[in-house]
Amino acid sequence: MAASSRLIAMLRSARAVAVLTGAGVSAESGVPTFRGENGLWRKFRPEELANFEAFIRNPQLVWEWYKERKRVIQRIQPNPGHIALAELEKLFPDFSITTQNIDNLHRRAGSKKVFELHGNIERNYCVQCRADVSNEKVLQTDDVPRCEKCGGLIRPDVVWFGELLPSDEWESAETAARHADVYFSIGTSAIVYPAASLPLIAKRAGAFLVEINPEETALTPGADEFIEGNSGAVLPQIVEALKTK
Ligand code: BJW
Ligand code: ZN
Repeated sequence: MAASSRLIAMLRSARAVAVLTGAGVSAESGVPTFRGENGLWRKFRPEELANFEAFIRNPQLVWEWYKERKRVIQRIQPNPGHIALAELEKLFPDFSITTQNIDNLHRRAGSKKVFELHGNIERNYCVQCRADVSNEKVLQTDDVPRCEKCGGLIRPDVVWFGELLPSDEWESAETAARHADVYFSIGTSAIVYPAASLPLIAKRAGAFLVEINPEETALTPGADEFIEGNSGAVLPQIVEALKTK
């Protein structure tokens, strides 16, 4: 499905545009989503694996899974959806991406203003002394990585269930939602909070809310426009329409 002419007209006069992205935006790069048919966590419920207690109980299992994902993410490239979002940034005076993704693909595609709500898989730190540890070091060892300074457990710098989101990133994301003329929710099931509240915050503050997803979500009934489709197809069409006089 294509964007409506109403949306394109609205974007032409918009000053502030903000976007929330989820795993679906990276699906076409080859990063599996969390939930659904081909969900990453078909065998485990995300709530059971992505939490600190699970890590302490079985760091070997959690690390095996993160090392595998680190290797996948190093191999893959941003897709046309990421690239279109980087293009869109150049077309508006105020444009930002708030992402739940930890794969760094928005920055690799050239986007500058990116708020990472759930951390970044390319960073790691010691749970005991908070020292940063490089990905290279972590990937060198087959065992659970340990801190060279204090012997503490190293963990990926991502946000697990029950953990607070980085406050500066959250504040920037919330401000962007409150000030957006048009707000996009793209490739997210919109079930994980507080990220899922951002489109609602934007709409309540007066934004025109657009959702792009091949499937309907809990957000769909509240969206002003639902564009059914893959972000890698829909977003380049929007850029193209905006560039055409
Ligand atoms: C395409 C596509 C294509 C496919 N194009 N689209 C009860 C009620 C409300 C809240 C809670 C509650 N109980 C607990 C909570 C809070 C909890 C929460 O929200 N739980 C819900 C499950 C109910 N939240 C938290 O705990 C958060 N912290 C917090 O609230 O702090 C306060 C607090 C402190 C102390 C105690 C309690 C609260 C933290 C959440 C952290 C989430 N972390 C993860 C893991 C990150 C690290 C990692 O990646 O390993 O973040 S979980 C996982 O889900 C990951 C994702 O960012 C996140 C969201 O998933 P996303 O991106 O939406 O992916 P999917 O797979 O769900 O959806 C993909 C979509 O793409 C689908 O719709 C497809 O159709 C679509 N798609 N192909 C476009 N080509
Ligand atoms: Zn340490």
